[in-house]
Amino acid sequence: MDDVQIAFIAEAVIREIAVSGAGPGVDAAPPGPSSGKPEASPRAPLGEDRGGPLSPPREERGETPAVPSGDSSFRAKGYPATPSPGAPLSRSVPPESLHPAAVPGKAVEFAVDLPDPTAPEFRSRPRVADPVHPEGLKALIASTTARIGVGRSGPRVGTKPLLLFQADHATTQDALFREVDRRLLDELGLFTVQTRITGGKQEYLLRPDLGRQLNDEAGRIVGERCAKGRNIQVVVGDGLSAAAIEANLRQVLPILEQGARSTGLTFGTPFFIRYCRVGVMNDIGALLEPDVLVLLIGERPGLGRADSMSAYMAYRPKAGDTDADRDMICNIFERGGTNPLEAGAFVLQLAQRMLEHRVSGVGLKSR
Ligand code: B12
Repeated sequence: MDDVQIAFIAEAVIREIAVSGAGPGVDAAPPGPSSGKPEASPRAPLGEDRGGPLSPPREERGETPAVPSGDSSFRAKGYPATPSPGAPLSRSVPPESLHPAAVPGKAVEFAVDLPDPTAPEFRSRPRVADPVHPEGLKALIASTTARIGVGRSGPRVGTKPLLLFQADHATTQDALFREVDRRLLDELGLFTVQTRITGGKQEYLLRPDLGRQLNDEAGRIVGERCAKGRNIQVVVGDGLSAAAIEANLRQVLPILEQGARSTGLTFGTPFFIRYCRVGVMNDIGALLEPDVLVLLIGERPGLGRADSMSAYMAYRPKAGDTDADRDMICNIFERGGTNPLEAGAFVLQLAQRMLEHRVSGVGLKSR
């Protein structure tokens, strides 16, 4: 999808959100005594900037906005595009790395020109020898991302399915252990804070409890740089896939900011959380008291899919909240998932429902 198409779709999505009408018309006044929910501080109506001393939007503070609104050419400069799946792997091997016997007398340029084992046509090819129902087998394989119909060679798995599995596993490991590219975060104007993980990704995997709490410095920085009590606060977390954030954030974040502002909702300064788990939403809720908190986070990769992002959402999150108090929009990725631009629109629609009914999670299902 090129920039012009993205800009076109983005405008259409924002127009639709504006027409579908949340924003100033939505009643999100503080719950009264009948709601049974205590109110920590008085809140202004939606659309009004209710922040404290640090409340002005970033533009008013003379800072660069997270994204230049309406700029269709908004794209990473020098940021690598996600490689298209199925592109052949072609690598030149330096002659000095070859066995001497392969270089008789003169330097030879040796090219490894194998097809990418993860290409869709290899992924879906039936490999059972003489299947009873060839068409049925094809249909079964096409119906799932599970590894079925891979055949065997004697008692062993065949070379091609094995290569595919190893390639998928490598993709998963990369996405999980890699850090989100600093250039993307800079480009989108996101500052970084960290959870209580101090021992890198290994500790992150072993101690989800620490990934659910902001560290002390994060609490201080977020308190200083973000305004309290915005209608919508977006935060981004690496979660279990850096690749997911890199593949989708550039499209989703501008839609959320522009969509929220165009419907008159106040939008908090977004930031990035390293070593992030979903439960950290409670700490952010306690610090910033947003009406709706949106956490964009990398999903656990699997089956060759490492670029899938989720938006976890909660209405006025607070200490003690569980996943039952949250909602989520999952499988955000291009080509087969929820398209990131559409996902932005879904998130805003869900946020509007939360604002309208002043509840999220299981409580929202019955509304
Ligand atoms: C891992 C996982 C689980 C694990 C979570 C355990 C853990 N500590 O990691 C287990 C097996 C317990 C689980 C259970 C459920 N899950 Co689940 N889960 C996933 C999975 C595979 C990965 C999630 C992930 O990567 N999260 C990101 C990491 C960084 O988050 P985390 O902080 O490490 O872990 C938290 C989240 O994973 C969260 N979580 C997990 N599932 C769900 C579901 C909902 C609705 C919410 C709000 C939160 C939530 O629970 C963890 C603890 O807070 C996704 C698939 C996907 N495509 O995302 C499905 C997925 C998120 N789960 C789903 C569902 C429906 C559920 C259940 C409601 C199933 C059920 N009927 O019981 C329960 C709810 C559990 C809960 N936490 O309340 C759906 C959500 C669909 C939707 N849009 O609402 C997904 C997308 C799978 C799917 N395609 O159907 N899940």
